[in-house]
Amino acid sequence: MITLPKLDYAYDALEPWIDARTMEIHLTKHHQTYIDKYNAAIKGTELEGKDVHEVLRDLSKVPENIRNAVRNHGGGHVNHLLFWKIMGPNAGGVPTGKLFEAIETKWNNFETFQKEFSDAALNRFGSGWAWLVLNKGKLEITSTANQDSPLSEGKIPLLGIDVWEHAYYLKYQQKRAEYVTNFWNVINWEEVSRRFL
Ligand code: MN3
Repeated sequence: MITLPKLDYAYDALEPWIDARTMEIHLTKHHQTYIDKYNAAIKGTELEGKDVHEVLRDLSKVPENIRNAVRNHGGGHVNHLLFWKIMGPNAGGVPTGKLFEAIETKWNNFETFQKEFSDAALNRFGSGWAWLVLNKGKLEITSTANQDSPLSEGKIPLLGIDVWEHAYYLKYQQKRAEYVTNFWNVINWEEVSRRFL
């Protein structure tokens, strides 16, 4: 069984970059639906007592008849758990310490990293996510379709942007690029660093 988390901040805390109504619907309708459908899918199976992150790390162990539901709705749950945490009020800017050093080592400078991550978000066709992940201990930018989790590819997600239209349509309509640009203002780098360390 999985349950809906509480946000660490108010629905309007990410204004003007992400509006309160979008946050409320995103959490209480979209995220809640992933939870309800995941719980329904695993009901009465051996997965009931298992941590959803563990389950997603090896989808081949999930019974075939519920594998798609687990992948989509379990993925939807863990992706959003991360998403709510890596955003916050009075955020944005650049990370500090070891994460900043690692980004500069890999991409030469923060701006190049920023551009590559934004491009991954813009170029994800249809619904999905762009990610900064650890792949065998190394930083990497990647993207996934639908609600696929990097965990299922053996990667550890550190930062992710939801580019499903439900994440931005009310405020930005079709302007995904504007949403992606403004997303940099709400990134809680302290939390991303914590995951990195
Ligand atoms: Mn979403």
